[in-house]
Amino acid sequence: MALRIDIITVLPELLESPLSHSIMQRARDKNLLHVETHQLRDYALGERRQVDDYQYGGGAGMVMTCEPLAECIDHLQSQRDYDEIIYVTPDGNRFDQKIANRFSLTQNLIIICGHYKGIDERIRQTYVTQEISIGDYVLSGGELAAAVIVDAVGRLLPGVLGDSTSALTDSHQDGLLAPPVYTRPAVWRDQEVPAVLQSGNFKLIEEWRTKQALKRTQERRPDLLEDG
Ligand code: 6GU
Repeated sequence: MALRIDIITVLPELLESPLSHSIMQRARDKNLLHVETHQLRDYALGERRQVDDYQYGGGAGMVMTCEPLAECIDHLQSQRDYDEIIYVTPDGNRFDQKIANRFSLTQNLIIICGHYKGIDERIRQTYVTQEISIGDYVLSGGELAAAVIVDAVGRLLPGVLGDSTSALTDSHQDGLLAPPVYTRPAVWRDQEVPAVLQSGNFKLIEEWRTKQALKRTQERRPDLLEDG
């Protein structure tokens, strides 16, 4: 079953390249992932196609106005039902693998990209069902965050990754960081690939990988072991 993602943005160009190469392009070519960008200005009235205005109460920074966003969302909702309307914003819930997994099981998503000081609170109250941040830092706009979400979700869709077990062994998929990996040559600048990986004993290899994953997680991200 394919996933459709509609992205509302004033900068569709920013989303083009990240979603048009490698695994994302393959997902789209196979019709497993359908991404559409919508230029918010096309839904703005007036000659200047303005989508922002000064904020009530004063202060620096513009706010994205209600009407163009409402027009665009209404137009999309008249065509199909959406599982989630996601607003990407630094004050949202922190995006993680669990949320990516959940979104990958849906069929139709809208992602709203904010700019300036963000969007009018009433749009959040009226339409938005999920508010997502991709980390504790501020980007200039939501587009790069949207691209991150589409990539993380798109690669989980069944049939997208060539090796169907590959996504299951990623860092974070089992709550642990991934173990170290090696490829040829077996010796490089006097550094040898661990003997166990060359042993052909799959049980020992699995044990080694689990141990290394735990060790790496303990050293780098002990918080992952505490949160469960
Ligand atoms: Cl979703 N948007 C922006 N503008 N900045 C962010 C973010 C999102 N997540 C982290 N920083």
